[in-house]
Amino acid sequence: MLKLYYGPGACSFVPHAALEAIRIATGENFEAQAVKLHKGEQRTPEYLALNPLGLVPLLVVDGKPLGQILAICDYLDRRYPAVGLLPSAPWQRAEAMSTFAWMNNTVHPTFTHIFRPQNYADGEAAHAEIKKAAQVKFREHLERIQGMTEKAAPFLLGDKLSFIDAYALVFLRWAGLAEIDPAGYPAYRDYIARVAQAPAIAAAMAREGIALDTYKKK
Ligand SMILES: N[C@@H](CCC(=O)N[C@@H](CS)C(=O)NCC(=O)O)C(=O)O
Repeated sequence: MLKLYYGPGACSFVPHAALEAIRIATGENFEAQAVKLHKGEQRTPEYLALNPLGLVPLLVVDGKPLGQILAICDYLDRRYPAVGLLPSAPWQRAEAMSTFAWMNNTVHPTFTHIFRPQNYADGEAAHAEIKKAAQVKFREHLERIQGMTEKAAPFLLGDKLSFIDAYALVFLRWAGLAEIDPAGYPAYRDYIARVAQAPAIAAAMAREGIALDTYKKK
């Protein structure tokens, strides 16, 4: 049995949408357990016993916990290769992993610097500086992803939904939370509107209770 611990709207959306894609393609069911990050549920003794890092996502497979998006998604893809969440040809797979790794190790932590500058320094002035610098970087990352969407047909890797489409959706939602207007990235926004219609994405968004538009004009 597969069980995913996820935070609504968090990066755990990536394996969440993948599990929905697997369910749709193969009938393999999974259990989804919400962890309310804003309430600190990731730091309860029960959750830390499962994942000492206190992070989502966490996939529990027959009672065994597995953390880290790249590891979880690689496992799901290898277990259900017919779903096509990553290409099977070695080079195409490596290229997709290169983008996926960049999203996970660069774009994602850049957002964390905007959203939680207190993780990196003390004092309001330092927080404001970190946030400002990270917003500049995050905009550069959004531009790079927008460039990738120009070839999306309809998804980044062609006709199959992949992990990186789900991550791209997460980042555009996060842009709004980072006070960056997604209207500044029209091609990216159009592509995400298409991604959001994929049944697996729509199902995961419905369970998480999240919408695409997170930007509030000041
Ligand atoms: N490198 C980790 C990053 C996971 C991560 O940053 N998760 C965030 C949500 S997007 C989290 O659980 N934050 C809770 C906290 O920091 O207390 C992965 O790939 O799984």
